[in-house]
Amino acid sequence: MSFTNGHCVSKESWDSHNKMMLEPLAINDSEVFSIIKKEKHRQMYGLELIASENFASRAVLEALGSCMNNKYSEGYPGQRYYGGTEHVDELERLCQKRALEAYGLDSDKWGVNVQPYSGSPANFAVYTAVVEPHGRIMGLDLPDGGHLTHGFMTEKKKISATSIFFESMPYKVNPETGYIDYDRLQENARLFHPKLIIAGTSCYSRNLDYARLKLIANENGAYLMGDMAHISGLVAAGVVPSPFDHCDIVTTTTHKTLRGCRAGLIFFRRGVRSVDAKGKEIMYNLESLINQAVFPGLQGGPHNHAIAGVAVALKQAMTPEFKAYQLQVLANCKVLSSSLIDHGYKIVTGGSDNHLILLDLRSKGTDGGRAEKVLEACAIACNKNTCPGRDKSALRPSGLRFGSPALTSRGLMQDDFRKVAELIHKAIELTLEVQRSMDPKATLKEFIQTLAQGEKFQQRVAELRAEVEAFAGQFPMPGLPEL
Ligand code: DSN
Repeated sequence: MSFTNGHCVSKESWDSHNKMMLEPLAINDSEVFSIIKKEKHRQMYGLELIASENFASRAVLEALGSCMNNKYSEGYPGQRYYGGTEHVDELERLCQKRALEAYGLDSDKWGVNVQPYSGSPANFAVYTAVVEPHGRIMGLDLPDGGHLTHGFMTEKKKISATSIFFESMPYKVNPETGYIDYDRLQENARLFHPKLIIAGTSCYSRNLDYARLKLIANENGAYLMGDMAHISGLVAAGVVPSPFDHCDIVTTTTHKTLRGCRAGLIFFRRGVRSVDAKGKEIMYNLESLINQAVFPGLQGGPHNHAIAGVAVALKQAMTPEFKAYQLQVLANCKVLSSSLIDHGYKIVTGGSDNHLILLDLRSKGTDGGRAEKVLEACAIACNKNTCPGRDKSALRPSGLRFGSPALTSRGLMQDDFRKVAELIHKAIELTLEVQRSMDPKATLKEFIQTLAQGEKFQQRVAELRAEVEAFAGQFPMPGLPEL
């Protein structure tokens, strides 16, 4: 290439452009690099207890950061709208094969779409595929542990698009026990006649009764969709009941207990759906409906770099090491639960069958918002959450949700989780102390100001934070060495 008069750029600026394209992040963009470094430090020296988070492995992150990011490939393997797709076709087919294998599924009976960008678009794609506009759906109510995309709305307002474009009638947990009230769901479904029932949760510490949910769906000629986002790693390891035994469709994110990068999957049944009174077989027709809903219905080109990361995570999910990890997730969660009970706390439903617990702070005289702020100041990350039954608003929830998957990925075991419970307890004690120093009617904003300004409290936060950081810093953090 020659640089003569008439070229639009000088040789110098073109050389400089080419150099820029090859620079490592640390040199090319020190501002972003330094933010990432700070986040890495936060993850390394903090205690990550958000139940939906995890640490992706180095191999997953390498695949995610690869040249697969560069490729457009609207369509499906073998039927793309762009050229140069032979390798992304191979990758997508491999990811599909691994997804079915990881859940022990027969490809004559199940298919999978690996293109959803994440769990929310995956759920919306399913509703678009099998429920007509303003058709009826029933999911667990958000304040009772369901997810936004399961049709969430308040008394005053339809919040989620899944309640705006579809008619939603949520089902509830029993406010006394915290367990799903299947009897009431059954009664309401008989009146509402949903087209789709969602068997999935975002904050529910017990196994779902998929058989009962399928019975209720069948009574109404409805599809049963499992949203296993939170538990998909536990399901792959075979340590909790599987939604595949009873559901027609199963969606999931791939970055929670499954420990991949951020993406979504939709599994759908193939073959015979039912046999009518005359003995005629009624076949499933989910495959084309769901594939068309994902693309071209809702999405454009698949994120091939994410599909690469998911494929790697699915391979890991079939190993004995992954099963050991998931058993440890369960064991650690049980220890966290029992240790907090020993410290005098109430856990919704009294314990956990899975990777999370919901701490009910009402009897302690505080709430999730205040406690979350103190925990965060002490480098313990968790989230405030509504407790079923009494919390009227998600804006002033009385609980805290804790999960064991992320810290278990860093190698913590039962004794370590006893220590984690002790650190949580210390932070909640501090929350109560701050509150006692204030007007009982003080707002959360005033609480945060008192915590930040009071010298005595700042000293206590600094001491506890140092204890948390010294403890957390002992455990390795999976991922890319530099970033
Ligand atoms: N944000 C996730 C969770 O925490 O459960 C769900 O999307």
